[in-house]
Amino acid sequence: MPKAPLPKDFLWGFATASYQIEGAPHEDGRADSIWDVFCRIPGKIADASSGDVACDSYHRTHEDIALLKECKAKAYRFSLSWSRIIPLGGRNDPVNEKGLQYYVQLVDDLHAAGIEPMITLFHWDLPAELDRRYGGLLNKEEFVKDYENYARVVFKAMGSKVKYWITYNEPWCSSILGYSTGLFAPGHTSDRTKSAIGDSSREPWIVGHNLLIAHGAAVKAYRDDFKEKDGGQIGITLNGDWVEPWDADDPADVEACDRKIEFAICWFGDPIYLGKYPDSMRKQLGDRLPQFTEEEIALVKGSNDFYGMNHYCANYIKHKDGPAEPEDFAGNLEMLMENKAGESIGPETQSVWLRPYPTGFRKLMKWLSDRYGGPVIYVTENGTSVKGENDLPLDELLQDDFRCEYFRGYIGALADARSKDGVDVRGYMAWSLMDNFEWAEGYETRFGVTYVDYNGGQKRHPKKSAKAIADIFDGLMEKE
Ligand code: GBH
Repeated sequence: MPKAPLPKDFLWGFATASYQIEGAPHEDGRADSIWDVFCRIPGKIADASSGDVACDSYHRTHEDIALLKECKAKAYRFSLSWSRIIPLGGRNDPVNEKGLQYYVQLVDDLHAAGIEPMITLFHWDLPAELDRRYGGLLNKEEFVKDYENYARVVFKAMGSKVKYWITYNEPWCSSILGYSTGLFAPGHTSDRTKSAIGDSSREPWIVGHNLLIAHGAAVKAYRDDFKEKDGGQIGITLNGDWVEPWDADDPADVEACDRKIEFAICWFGDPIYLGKYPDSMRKQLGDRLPQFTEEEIALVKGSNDFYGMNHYCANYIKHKDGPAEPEDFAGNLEMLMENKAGESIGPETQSVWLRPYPTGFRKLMKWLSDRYGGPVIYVTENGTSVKGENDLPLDELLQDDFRCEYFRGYIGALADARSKDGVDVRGYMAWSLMDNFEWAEGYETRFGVTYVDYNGGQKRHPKKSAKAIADIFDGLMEKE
């Protein structure tokens, strides 16, 4: 029999995030995060909804764990709500034991069910008080100290029980969507049509810089005081999709492809693995991109035990002529769904930005592996919405063949990246365990392998894809 492409200890499971699933925004002492505040601003969320109830997971962790067992998951990636644990957020603010205990209990229950917890410390839901008090992510001195303090509180409470830590989910989103397009909390933009606050020619780069340093500070805290006795690993999760040139015969488009990945991923990846920002970014942004002090870069360089990879889709890239706009954040290029020949990169989904292209997953893993010297990779999110899914009757919706195909394609590409390209990928978390609050898109877009009936007491109904993933891995992994 040929060797199976994935080892028997390959860690696979499902991912979620606190604000997207928990609900219970005021229970047991939790205070607002910037997302609670943002959802109250008219026009920000497509269906005018919020995470106030969501999947009600705060009261239903036992149901979520039952789902994970039904799906045969080995691991569960979830995030912590900082404002449950330290409601006001700061290093001199009180810790909320009830909030902390909710997560300690969840970790214990997962272990009892034989499921490995993987914890994201920060999936965008900054305590609102820190934004009010000192400008949140824009304030390096305060934020770095408060984030490190929060991380230490968590490591102390459950470090002995958790082996996989993620400092941040997708700092690109916090920086660009939060401080440039204004699509995400706290909604800064310099787009004057949107009664703007903020300066998107500068703020996103400051926020990204501060997030990197705070990540470095939390990793140092973990390595100095916890790692040896607790034996876990810590890293950051970066989002990034694959790119193909709009015109493969135009060297400018080919070059723009690398530039796109540099602006999206290497902005964070290069300082962590190579100790500096990409040259293409420095060239375009000049002194609007902050400089690291020696002390800062010492904190950031080498600060990943593993690379957390969120990946969904691909685009075609066409370079733009002429100088970049001061507000440009992508590398002076266009992102397109069709190439010069009019071919589509992949089929449509419910998300305008998401067209599946599994080959791109394998290519990006190899690209990153080459650039960063073969790091250990855990895929921390991958999944899809399905066009029109929300409008289907339940019995049809549960037969989500499109999503099953997506997972077959992407997990197959991952197996090839490992077995044929030598990429050191060791885990995979599908997004998501269940339908949930899809940020600015509200509840209209579903990413779950489980249907959540928002009008029927948040009842969970597994879709076909919930079972498909176990079957796919079963076919790819070495047996005992
Ligand atoms: C993930 O981000 C998130 O981590 C997760 O919380 C979310 O539910 C999941 O995706 C599904 O969306 O409209 O042009 O501004 C994925 C990366 C980056 C994808 C920003 C959507 C918006 C592009 N996201 N992107 S645009």
